[in-house]
Amino acid sequence: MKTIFVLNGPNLNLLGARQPEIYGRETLADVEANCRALVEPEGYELRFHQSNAEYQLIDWIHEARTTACALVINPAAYTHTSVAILDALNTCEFPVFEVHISNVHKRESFRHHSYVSLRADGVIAGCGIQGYELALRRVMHLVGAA
Ligand code: DHK
Repeated sequence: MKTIFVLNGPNLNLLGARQPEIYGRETLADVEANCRALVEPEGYELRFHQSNAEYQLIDWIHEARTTACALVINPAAYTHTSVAILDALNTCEFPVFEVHISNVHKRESFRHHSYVSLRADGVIAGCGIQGYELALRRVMHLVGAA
């Protein structure tokens, strides 16, 4: 069975409660349920995680490196700061997709730069939590049958 990792960075555990005018009212549990409903019937295993700690995200990327066929990541604020997450993603040979719930390009200028985009095969921003499903559809198209 092929495994897809979906990783979420800092503060996304507060999705639904945090600045709902920007991030919406659905929770991270809703995101996970939507992702599972999309990929599991197709035969993929989903590993869905969130952490506020940079090292934990890096450890999951290292785990994915040898066990997964693709990775979708919303690095949240680490998007704009983390060379370490970029370096970890650069060790992965499978498709990597970057998701942002909000349209980061419509927001503060410090959100316009992404270290992760230097590695990502595709970037989805501003599609709300549906962006995760869009990224997963692209992943399944690229990696083929589970
Ligand atoms: C989420 C965050 O927490 C921010 O730090 C990013 C991203 C944008 C999002 O839109 O999902 O700048």
